Amino acid sequence: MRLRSLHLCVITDPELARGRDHVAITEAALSGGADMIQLRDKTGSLRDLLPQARAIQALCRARPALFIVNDRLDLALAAGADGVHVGQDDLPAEAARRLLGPGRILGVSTHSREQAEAARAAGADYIGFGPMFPTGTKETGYTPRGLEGLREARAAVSLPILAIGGITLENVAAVIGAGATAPAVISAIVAAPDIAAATAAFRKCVATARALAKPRPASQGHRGLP
Ligand code: TZP
Ligand code: MG
Repeated sequence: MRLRSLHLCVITDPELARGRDHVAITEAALSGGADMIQLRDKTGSLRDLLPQARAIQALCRARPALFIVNDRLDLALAAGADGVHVGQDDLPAEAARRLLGPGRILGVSTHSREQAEAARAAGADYIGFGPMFPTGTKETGYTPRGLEGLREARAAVSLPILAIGGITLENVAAVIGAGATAPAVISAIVAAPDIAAATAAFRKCVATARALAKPRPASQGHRGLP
């Protein structure tokens, strides 16, 4: 599956998930139409996470959807994931790219135009960009970048951009309109009572916003008119 056609990345975070684990979140998100799953776990041991990562990998392959592991390149490789996502304090993107090889996906979290350009130069296949809006899910240390920050990053790099941070059904269309390829969502989906339904609602909003954002071909007789 091509990154440019992505609609929705659901990030599994069991702390917000009302007792549902990574695999249960993944099953529900895939059934709702997520086309990327990112396993994010800041506390679990690799011993516990590896079987879960392998199960998620199998679920994603069957769909198909992409499976990305946050932070931990060793876990990504051991589970046969499609790729890894690193932040500005993780393994540097150049090192991650070298260890991953060319065949797996490298995502890099960025918070500015400069970081977006550096991630591209280091070999990222896509960038995360945010936090878009205020969020209680992660203390990022950055003020929300907003739609204007996203437009700047979009103008600077042609890589697929996954916008993140405080994205909801109310603001996701504006995020796509400002140049994001897709949203990456935690709380608005993972904390919802029905993860599959929340995912499906996001997917529908993204598809509609995409269709509106796509430049329409000039029709005969109206060429040149605004
Ligand atoms: N990186 C930047 S903001 C964020 C991460 C992991 C949290 C996103 O979570 P939510 O609940 O979708 O705002
Ligand atoms: Mg990280």
